[in-house]
Formats: sequence, structure tokens, C-alpha cells
Amino acid sequence: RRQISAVVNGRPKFLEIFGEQYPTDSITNITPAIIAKLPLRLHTRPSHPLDTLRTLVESHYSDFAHLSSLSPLVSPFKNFDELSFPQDHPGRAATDSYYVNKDLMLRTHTSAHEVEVFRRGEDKWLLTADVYRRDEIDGSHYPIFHQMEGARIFSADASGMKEVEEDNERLRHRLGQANILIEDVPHISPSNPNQPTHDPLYSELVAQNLKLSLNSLMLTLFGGPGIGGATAAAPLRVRWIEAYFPFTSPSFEVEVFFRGKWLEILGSGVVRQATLDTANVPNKIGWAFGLGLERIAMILYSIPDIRLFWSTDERFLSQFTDKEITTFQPYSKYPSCFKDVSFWTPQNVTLHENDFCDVVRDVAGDLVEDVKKANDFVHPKTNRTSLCFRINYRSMDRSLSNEEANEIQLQVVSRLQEQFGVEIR
Ligand code: FA5
Ligand code: MG
Repeated sequence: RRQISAVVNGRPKFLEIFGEQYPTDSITNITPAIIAKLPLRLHTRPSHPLDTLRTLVESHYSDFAHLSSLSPLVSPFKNFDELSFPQDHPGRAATDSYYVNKDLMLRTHTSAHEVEVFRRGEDKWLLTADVYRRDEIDGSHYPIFHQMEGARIFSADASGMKEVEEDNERLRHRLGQANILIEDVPHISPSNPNQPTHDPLYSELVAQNLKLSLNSLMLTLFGGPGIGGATAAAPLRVRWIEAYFPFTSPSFEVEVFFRGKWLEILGSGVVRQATLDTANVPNKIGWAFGLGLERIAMILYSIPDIRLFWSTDERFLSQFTDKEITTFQPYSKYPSCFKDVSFWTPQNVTLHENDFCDVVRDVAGDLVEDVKKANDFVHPKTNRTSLCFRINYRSMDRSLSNEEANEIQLQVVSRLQEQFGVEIR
């Protein structure tokens, strides 16, 4: 086979993203399917459920600055180093994140913008954005999802702490009237300590402000009786859990009890002083949180499959035209079509499950509902690895014929052979 000049070892020399040409290198793993979705920005599409949810959170935090148009292309330095991620953090691996090349990646979280927004001088802000992580394929995982980052900083002095205490009083009052049951953890503990440079009393007050503020947001989002939240008989239940993030301490996660299950909604904590120092706001102390919009929207609207957010089917989109939360009326499920693929990987080639899933997503798009690894073993004599995956083809919008699924399956197989040199069994 002849190689065309723009291609080195099956990899194009350049990738075009937002009209710019970017050189590729050995770490490049961003696929055409992902590049095609970069301009879509679902969180700003009128009457899309993610846009409605963004608007709802923004109106709850009405005196915060609202940002939602920052480019998803960031340096690994910004996504990780500036936030004190260690060099060996697993999130940096090319199996977990999308790289354009070694110096440019797709943000994996909205925290990637903390330093730049604090540096602009914003001290109360919300930022909504699409984020990207390589992952498995199933009804609750998609390589693109949306997060909302919120942050607030105060002067690290008596006047700043007076402002915190006043705000805590206001929030306590609102929550005191509400039908909400909160399971708390200490603001500071030996396993979730304040930072050495922080006055423990300040850290305590700020962590308390974070919790009150988010409990109040949970009440706004989930507290309505019509949406399965609090009722006179059953209050809304929220629980706080100690967590760890490299860029906050103390750190917390929040779960909400909804229709019989605890669901993780967000990560949060007291911002690491290193972040604020880098942002050139050294004499401040504050909190930040990052919440997952799809998670919340799936709960609020009862949306059963994360692929639906990307649907252009009128039967989906027409259900969200008013700015109110209404339960999604599912339309009929079409039949599944399972196809297996088994192969030997070449010697010295490791094929991560996420690599397999990216091939499937690139070829089949949203026609695949889930992928499961059926089997893997190493041949005792040849030392080669055998893998078997089961692909579940199912369209959300129409009935998929067996011929069509076979056709796509053939393309998946040939892409695996070309890209990874696998030998089909
Ligand atoms: C973060 O991304 C941190 N940046 C959050 C943070 C911000 C902590 C500020 C401290 C201060 P995490 O990876 O846990 O943390 O993701 C945060 C939220 O995003 C989760 O609680 C969840 O609601 C959502 N989320 C995470 N992974 C996925 C996924 N694969 N699909 C959909 N939603 C997800
Ligand atoms: Mg988490």
C-alpha cells in the first residue's frame, strides 16, 4: 500500500481543529469522531437540557460571573501541573486523556481554568464547559461530558471572615426553613486537614460556607416535590464525604439520595494556596467545586442513556423547549444486535480497552450502546494476548438491520487490523 505524504505510520502529520493546523506526535490519540463534536457546545444550545440546567445553576448564583466560552484545548501544564497534580498521576496517561500532541490536550475537567479565572480578578464565578476523558462505552459514560466549576474567594483577614460569617448566617436561615436532611463530616479532620499556611479557623469557616452554599444549590435543584425530591413525608437527603483532590484541602464529595440510590454529584474543597499564589491573588482564601451536568440532568429529567444528550431526534429535543424541568417521556427502545470480535494482539503491542472503544466510537458513532470485554488470556507458548469484545449495536432513533450492523462490524475489524495490526481469530 502506498502512503500519502500527509500520513506517517497511519497517523496524519497535522490535525485541523477549529480551522488551525496542529502537528501530531507519538502521543496523538484524539479521533475524528471527537474532533467533529468539539464545536457542538451542548451547554449553550437553546432548549437543550444541559443549557436549561446551566441557566438554573447560574440563576441560583446570580451575583457570580458566568463564563461558558473557553476553548477546550489546553496545555497539560494547565490541566495538571498548575493544579499540583503529581508527575505520575494516572489521569495524565494517554489511555485516559485525549492529546492533540504532547503539548496540547483536551481539558479533562473545568478546574483547568481556575488559575486563569482567578488571575483575571474574578472572586465569585461559575464556568461551564465540555470536558473530555477516554472511557468505556455504556449508558452512563461518554467521552465528552459537561462540568460546571464554581468558586468563591475572600480576603484572608478579619474583614473577609466577617463576610463569610454573614453569608453563612443567610444560608443557614434559608436551609433552616427547608425539608432537607444533611449527613455531614467534620470540616477539618486528621484525614482531611486544613493547609499548613491557613489559619484553621479561617479554613473551617470557608469549608462551612462551601457546604452551606452547595446544600442550598441542592435544594434549588432537587428540592421540588414534582421531580421526586423532597416531600412532606420524605426530606431531600444530601451527604458529604471526605475526598482527595491535588488542588484542594480539605476536600469533599457530595451525594444526593434520589429514587432509592446515592448519586455522586460533585467534587469540591478549599482551594490550595499554590493555585491562588500562581494566579497572583496571594492574600485570599476560598473554595471551589466541579459538578457533572449530565449526572444531574439524567436524574432530574429521568434521561436513561447518556447518548440522548447528543441526539438530534425531534422526539428528544422537542421535550425540552420550555425552561422548566419535565420528566422525559422515553420513546420505544429498538432491538439490540450483539456482535463479537476476537483477535490476537501483535507481540509488544498493548491494546487498552479505551483504545478499542475509541475505534468503535470512531466507526460506529452513537449506534453502539455498550461494549463489554468478554474474555482475555495470554497464550502460554507464544505469549501473545487474545482479546474478545462484545459490541451491542442499538440505535436510539430507529431499527438497525442486521446487515447494517454487519457492515459496521466489518469496518471496526479492518480498522483494528490497520491501526493495531491485530490478527482476527
Ligand atoms: C473533578 O473533575 C474535579 N475537577 C472536581 C473539583 C473541582 C474538585 C473543584 C475540587 C474543586 P471528578 O473527576 O470527580 O472531579 O468529577 C467531578 C464530577 O463530574 C463528578 O462528581 C461527576 O458528577 C462528573 N463526572 C465525572 N466523571 C464523569 C463521567 N465519566 N461522565 C459523566 N459525569 C462525570
Ligand atoms: Mg469523583
